[in-house]
Amino acid sequence: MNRRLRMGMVGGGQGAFIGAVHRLAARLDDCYELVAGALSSDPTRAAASAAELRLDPTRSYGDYRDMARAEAARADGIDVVAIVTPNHLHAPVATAFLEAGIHVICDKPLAVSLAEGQALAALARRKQRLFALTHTYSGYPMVRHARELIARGELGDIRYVHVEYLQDWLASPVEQSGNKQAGWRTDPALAGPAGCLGDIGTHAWQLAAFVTGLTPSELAADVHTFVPGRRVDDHVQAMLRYANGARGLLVASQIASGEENALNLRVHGTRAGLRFSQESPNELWFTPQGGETTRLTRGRIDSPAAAHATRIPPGHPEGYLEAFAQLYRDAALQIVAQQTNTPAPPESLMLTTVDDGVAGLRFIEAMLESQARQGAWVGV
Ligand code: 4PW
Repeated sequence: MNRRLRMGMVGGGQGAFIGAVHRLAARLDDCYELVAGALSSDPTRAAASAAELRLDPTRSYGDYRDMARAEAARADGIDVVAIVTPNHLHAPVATAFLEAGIHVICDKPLAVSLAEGQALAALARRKQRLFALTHTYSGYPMVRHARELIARGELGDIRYVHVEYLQDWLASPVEQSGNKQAGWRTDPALAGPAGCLGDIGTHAWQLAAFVTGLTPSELAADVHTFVPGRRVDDHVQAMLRYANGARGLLVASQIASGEENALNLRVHGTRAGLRFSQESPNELWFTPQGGETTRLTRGRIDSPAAAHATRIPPGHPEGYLEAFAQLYRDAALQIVAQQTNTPAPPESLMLTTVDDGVAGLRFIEAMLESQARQGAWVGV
């Protein structure tokens, strides 16, 4: 790239875990320069965060609800905005910047309703702007290789998909202890109607869909809240049925004592099966039907997709931050391709976008509908 893209950030100020991750991811491959931000809903915190990041105070847009400043961002020559606010602001913030002709990189979930998400997808198409969604785990090289294996038919016809995403940081009522991350994720006014379901259930959904290339046609859900007084779900599970006859199970839980960030995927086809564990992201387990299980790593495969998502030689572990950075790198490749009217590298098109986000919102709405009907089977 002959120049770094000029990036603004909305949300993600001091103390925000994911905000810091977005900034590191944007910096890792030197594709972006963070030049401005509206980093907090509190103007004092916004100014302090901007100063901490050595952002030009004349370009810092104060209260991130003041989205009229998107025009100012355009005037500042901002190419792309990173949206790291609580979920309820994703749609209004993204709408303001898309209308100003600015590309968007937004944390998941896309929005707090399917209608909002569909409107964002239509606007991004109309304005011909990239709308990337940071479903981190599709950035891992071995996840992208798993997708290649299935697309190449190495597993045969898919029969069973099992995806679980287990954490335990909400096993107790931490939202009453001032935990900022827990505070807004358990407040339906800020997170939307889906708690664990929207926070990590969408990750589980997207990982299974990204790797298999399949999405269920119907599901039967159990959306549950274990911690007394909590106003959103903290544990969800669903049986899945696919149009090709495959079956699936999806579990997402933030009360699973003993689990930190255990996102695990198993896919079983007529010819072979594979397993991926997010906490050991540099390996993929592959077993041909009737054969020996093989531990696949970046040094043991011929994979254009994995090679594209790799920075350092095999045997040198890449992790969560590199996976996140891959999304930013793919977004930059696509934005620069558009700006220079040249084709984007095909592997960069594995980036998850607004359309993946809309599919995730359909999943959330189907889960909530099934729950409202006592676990009835519903269409997705
Ligand atoms: O998307 C994020 C996940 O990667 C979530 O918002 C929080 O961080 C909880 O799990 C991880």
